[in-house]
Amino acid sequence: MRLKTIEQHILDQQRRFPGVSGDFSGLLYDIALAAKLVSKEVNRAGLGDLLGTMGEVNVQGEIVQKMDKYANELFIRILTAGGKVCAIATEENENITEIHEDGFIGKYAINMDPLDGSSNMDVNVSVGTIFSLHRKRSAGPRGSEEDCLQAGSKQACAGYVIYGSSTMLVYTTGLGVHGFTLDPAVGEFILSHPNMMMPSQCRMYSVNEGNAAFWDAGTRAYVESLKAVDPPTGRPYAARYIGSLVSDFHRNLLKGGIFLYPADCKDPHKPSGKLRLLFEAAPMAFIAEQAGGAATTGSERVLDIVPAKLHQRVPLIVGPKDEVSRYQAMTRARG
Ligand code: P6P
Repeated sequence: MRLKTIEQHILDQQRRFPGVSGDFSGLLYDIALAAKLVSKEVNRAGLGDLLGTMGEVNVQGEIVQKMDKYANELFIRILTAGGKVCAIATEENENITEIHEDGFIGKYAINMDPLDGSSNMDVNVSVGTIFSLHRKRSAGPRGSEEDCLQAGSKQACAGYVIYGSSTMLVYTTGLGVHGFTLDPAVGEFILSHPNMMMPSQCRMYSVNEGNAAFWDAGTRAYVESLKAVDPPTGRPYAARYIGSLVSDFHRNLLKGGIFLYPADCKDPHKPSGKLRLLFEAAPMAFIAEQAGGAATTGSERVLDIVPAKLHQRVPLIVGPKDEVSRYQAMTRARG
């Protein structure tokens, strides 16, 4: 395979749309730059003062890790300086950051989880960044919540960075899913996984079974069916759950697996489960569908949901099409 950097790949894709301004490509460069800087800090967090918590609670009611704050502020700083976005919504901030400098109008809005699964960092488990880009659709020069609150099917781009044994950036613009591995020696993301497709055969399942008592009957029945001695699909499934969405999703994308964070009644404030539509479910759903998979809440396609609030939560079941359909059939049958 010819050595190709992410910048070269982005330019190749840009050439398929003559006359574009190049702003979109510039925005992807900015995201890749921020990812390199976050990767550097994640990989040495134990040496500096970036492990542990800030002693604060964010809008999600979650304890803010030091690296959450670092990544959140770094992405906002780089995206603001890049001048391609009009609005930034992150999981860490209650409201959007509206970007408006005299003389330019950012054409894109970005929704992101700057460091997903960050509580795993203290125990050296891989974490990630998740991002979702929408074209500005509000009138006038300023960005607004309206630009962020768009259905997942309208995404111009979705991607994630996984800070693991290596750092990878995986993204789609609707032209397939492509993975790039960071070569820290030269500071370049190199194309390592072109045209990623999710295996149709499901070999594993990822769910926090500690929540089983709080699931609906259909979800419980589905997960039990995966553990049957002779599962309906005749395939033994392996249970794999890291507790870091990007890591669980990435492994399932490569190896063939279904991920579930169902609705659960454990926390009355989070009846739809824990994951956020804008910052986690919608971008992962776009990537999954582009890789030949599917993503549902159980009752509807994730990409069809028109968000009402920035921090809206939804159940997320994402994986091979047949497996996701089997989940829907079992939960529908049990109401
Ligand atoms: P639980 C990390 O906090 C996260 O948002 C996702 O990355 C992950 O899939 C999920 O929460 C894990 O949640 O309740 O199983 O610990």
